[in-house]
Amino acid sequence: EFLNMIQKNKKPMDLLMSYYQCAIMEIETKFRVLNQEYSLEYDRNPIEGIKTRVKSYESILKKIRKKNIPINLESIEENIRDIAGVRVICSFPEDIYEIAESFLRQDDIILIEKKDYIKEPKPSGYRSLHLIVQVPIFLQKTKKFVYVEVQLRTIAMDFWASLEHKLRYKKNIPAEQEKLIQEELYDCSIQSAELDKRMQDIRNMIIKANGDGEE
Ligand code: 0O2
Repeated sequence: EFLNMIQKNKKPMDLLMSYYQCAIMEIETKFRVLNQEYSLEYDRNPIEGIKTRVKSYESILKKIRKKNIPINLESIEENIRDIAGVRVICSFPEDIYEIAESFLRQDDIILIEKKDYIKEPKPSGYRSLHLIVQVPIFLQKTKKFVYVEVQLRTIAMDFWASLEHKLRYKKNIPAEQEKLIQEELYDCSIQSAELDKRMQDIRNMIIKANGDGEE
């Protein structure tokens, strides 16, 4: 039914997907600009890297099924808010909140939802700050607000999430080992959170020693 809908609405669907791509470009540029400003002003780069993706049709279909979303363009657009995804990898945990704050202060960004899986990690051990925002993209005649999911994480959070995803997704994990594997992964997430904290503490010590607010 979903494939049918895509085929019948090929042009509007392609157009919608291109809007998501444009929204990703807008958001990515905003983070690049922030990083550049930090670089010039404080001589440091709080953003280690940015990864972007438009959700595949396969993943969209999975979510339609999971959330029981009616299969039409409007409802997909309104109900699946992570079709456009931007992942911002920061150096230190405190950078995440600083960068997120600067981003959300921008007056064309509308915050729809904030999920702080750093303060409250998921049961799996997953940590990241998720922001669902709307960003305007300027078309020939109109301005269109597009949903984007921004995930902010440290290198350590990204390391854990990437490997956990690789290990767990689409793999048949034997039932008798599932609990042990879950516990191991959770333990690794605790260790990576401790590393984050230690690196942040070291950074704060250096800032303090330098006494001028920045290392
Ligand atoms: P993909 O391939 O990245 O698109 P939602 O269904 O989004 O309304 P939910 O499930 O509460 O509700 O969303 P959540 O958990 O806020 O965000 C989902 C995304 O966060 C996932 O995307 C992953 O990118 C990431 N994520 C959440 N939990 C975990 C986890 O335990 N491990 C890892 N590695 N990543 C996680 P999708 O949609 O699953 O996939």
